[in-house]
Amino acid sequence: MSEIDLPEDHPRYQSLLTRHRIEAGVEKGITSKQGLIAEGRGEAFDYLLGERTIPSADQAAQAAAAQLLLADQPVISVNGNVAALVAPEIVDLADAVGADIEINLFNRTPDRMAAIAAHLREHGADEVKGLTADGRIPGLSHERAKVDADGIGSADVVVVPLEDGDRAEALAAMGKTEIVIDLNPLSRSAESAAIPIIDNIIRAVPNMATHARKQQEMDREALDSIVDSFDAAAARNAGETAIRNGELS
Ligand code: PTJ
Repeated sequence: MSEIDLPEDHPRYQSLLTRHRIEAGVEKGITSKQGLIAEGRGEAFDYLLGERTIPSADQAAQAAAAQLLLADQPVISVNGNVAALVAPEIVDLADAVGADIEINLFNRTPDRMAAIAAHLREHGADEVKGLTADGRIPGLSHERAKVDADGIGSADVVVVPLEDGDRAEALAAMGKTEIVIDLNPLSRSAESAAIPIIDNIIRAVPNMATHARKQQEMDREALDSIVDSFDAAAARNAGETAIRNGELS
């Protein structure tokens, strides 16, 4: 049995687990109510995808891991959905690639910032950025513009999971290399990403950490060649094709 009292071989296990985590996140003051809607949208795409990591998403996770290992200052951005769904896995990925973790919220309140920071620390994060907010992303008028100057503000590679696209576009305009995790291959975030991972974050983050640990001994040339051989447009197209042609069971 699992954290939701369901056998892991239940056909809807992953979807029920995801819902349970988001619900618990709302109860804990981590996830916004809008996060419930975002989850529903993601779930619909995942259903059509067959709730599996398609080969192109696995290649994207591999390229993302290599890109993070090559980065000078990688940062993983965390919002209320990400914290509720994959807090320990984010901490593990940050550890595997030497990245910082920074909270960045659309519905930013001091209470939610504190609740998410505490939740990440409970799951092993030493340092959580985002609370200083002494930097700004140019061209954004809402709360997501607030970043730490020594975090996302100066990062060269940023992991941007589960959000709408305006910040993703603004970060790309700042010249940052973006890794986006989003089940919607047509979202603006996925479109502005150097590496779009069309997969459920529940599967994508541990998969990235597994790839990173396999790549840790590789030299820069080998990592560069993994990144260079990745084709973002082809990955988005493969995700869209799988969703449009998916066989519903
Ligand atoms: O915590 P906050 O205040 O920063 O708010 C965060 C939300 C998620 C509410 C906010 O960023 C938002 O409204 O996002 P959107 O515009 O609904 O976009 C979320 C994207 O993530 C959509 O394209 C969904 O398909 C996708 N998505 C949702 N759940 C998952 C997902 N992608 C991967 N894995 C998921 N589990």
